[in-house]
Parts: sequence; structure tokens; C-alpha cells
Amino acid sequence: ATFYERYQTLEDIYDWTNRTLQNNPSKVTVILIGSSYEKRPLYALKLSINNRPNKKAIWIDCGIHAREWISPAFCLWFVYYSLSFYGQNQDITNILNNMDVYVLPVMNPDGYHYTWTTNRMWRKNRSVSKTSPCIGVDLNRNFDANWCTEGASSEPCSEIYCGAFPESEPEAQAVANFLREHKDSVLLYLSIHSYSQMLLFPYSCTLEEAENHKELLEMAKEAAQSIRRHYRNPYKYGAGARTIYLAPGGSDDWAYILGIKYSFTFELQDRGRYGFLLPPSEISKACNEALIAVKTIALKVLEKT
Ligand code: 0X9
Ligand code: ZN
Repeated sequence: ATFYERYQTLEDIYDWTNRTLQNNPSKVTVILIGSSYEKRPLYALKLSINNRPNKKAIWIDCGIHAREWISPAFCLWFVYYSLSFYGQNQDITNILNNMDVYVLPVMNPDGYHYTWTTNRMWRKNRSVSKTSPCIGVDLNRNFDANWCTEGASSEPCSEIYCGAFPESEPEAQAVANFLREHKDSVLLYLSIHSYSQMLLFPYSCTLEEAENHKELLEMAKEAAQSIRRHYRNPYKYGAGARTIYLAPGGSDDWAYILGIKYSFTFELQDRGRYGFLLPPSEISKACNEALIAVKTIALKVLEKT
């Protein structure tokens, strides 16, 4: 198995980030967008082919939830694929000729590290509460989108604890600050999770329909169809609240409300056989199908510009 067909430790992901930068100085820059509760750096890679000004962009984050290991694996896979197949594959060439891509491989490095050392099933970050011995905030409940209403918990011991206030967590704040600063260029927001094989879009924080619901539905449907055509694997799609559950404070809804009208959360493989413990032998298929969905949606967004 290659590097990309194995799960990587946090240290190895930091080393990989460095190597990717060194080996692709004309295409890659690394941006420090903030740091975690335990002061680990949050590095985003910027893939940019020609430094044309006013270029539009895509944002992809992975590893909000610590135990969803296929998610960081996908971010690495995506960067590798983009750099290797630019100029070879028509779709990725077209995408990168017209848009920059920001990739944050691990939004929750403290939690991710903890799943490697101590508790494989950890979900939240590792912040210490002032009011409870329980540790961690669910970063995907910490954004300012109907924050801490039904579908989140104000109880620090809960797996869906929303935190003390919106963006109380440095990891969520770093991403929110970056997107606020780049909201005019970022057209497409993608957040990668597992598991359950779903392509979700806003809203998850209310049962109401997004203003461009039909457009988002059409894009998600096409992406699910391309996965099915290539890999014979079914993905559900729809607005989050009606497709999985009401869950306020998520990054996708927040980015959407900020004005990024194309915003999706992907739930990668599988449908429950292994769940979060997806074996390394399944990484390539899981990532290739997610890659097809990213390409399909990115090309649709490009058509609209
Ligand atoms: O509950 C979540 O945060 C996500 N599912 S997971 O099993 N990976 O935890 C779904 C997120 C959908 N989007 C929002 N809730 N905003
Ligand atoms: Zn998740």
C-alpha cells in the first residue's frame, strides 16, 4: 500500500505538508490559519496553478471530528491527486485552471492526536471546561448558525456539546476568520466527514429550505449519480436537517449564511459495517468516490461563474 492508502499520524501529516510544499513550490503555499486549544498549528495548503489575481476558490476541510480518519486521508488524497494529475486529467485541470483550492487536512489536531494515542473513538476537540470535568467541544456544533438549539447540547459531557458560546473554540474561530477574510473569493465550501455515505447541504440548523435548495439538490444528485456510475455505491443526498438530523452550529450552514452559496458536507464510507473504523484497504475506493463528487460539484460551480 502507498502512503495515501494508509492512515497517517498527525506528525506524519505535518511532515507531509512540509514535503508537499518543498516538492511543489510553484503550485503550493502553506498558510497558518490559527492554532488549536493545545497550541498545535492549523496549516491549510493553497493549491494555485497560475497566480492570476481575483481568482475564485474552493475551501475543503477535513478532520473536524477526531475519529473520522477517512476524512484527513481524503484531504491528503485530494492534494496528491490534484498535483499529480493536473495537466493529465481534464476535470482537475479545468478546475485548477480556474479556481484555487484551500485544503485544511485536520481541523481538530488535538482530537486526532488523541485518537491515535488514547481513545480511538474520540469525536470532539480537547478543550477544558470551566464548569465541568468533561473535556471537549463538538466543533461542528460551535459555529454561529442557530447555535446550540435543538440537535446540540449545552452539557459539556455530551458528544454534541456546543461550547460556551459561538466560536468559543480556537479551531472553529480560525476557520471562521479565514472564511470571513476570503468570502468574496470562496465560491464552494466542502467539509469532509464519515460515515454513512451522504452528500448534505444547508440547512442542518433548521427545517427550512435554503434559498437555492433546488440548485444544491441538483448538484448533490449529479454527484451521487457519478459515484454510482463509477463505483456502484449508493450515496444519499439532501438538506442536512431532513436527510440525517437537525444539527445546529455546523460549519456548512455557517459558511452558507456567510454568503458561500455552494456549501456541502460529505459523509464518506461506509454505511455502518466498519463505521469509523474503516480498514485501510478501503481508503482508495472511499477517496476516489469522494473525489468524483468533488469534481462533479466543482465543475457545476464553475459553470455558474
Ligand atoms: O453531526 C454532524 O456533525 C455530522 N455527522 S457526523 O456523523 N460526521 O458527526 C453531520 C453534519 C451535517 N451538517 C450540519 N449539521 N451542519
Ligand atoms: Zn463528523
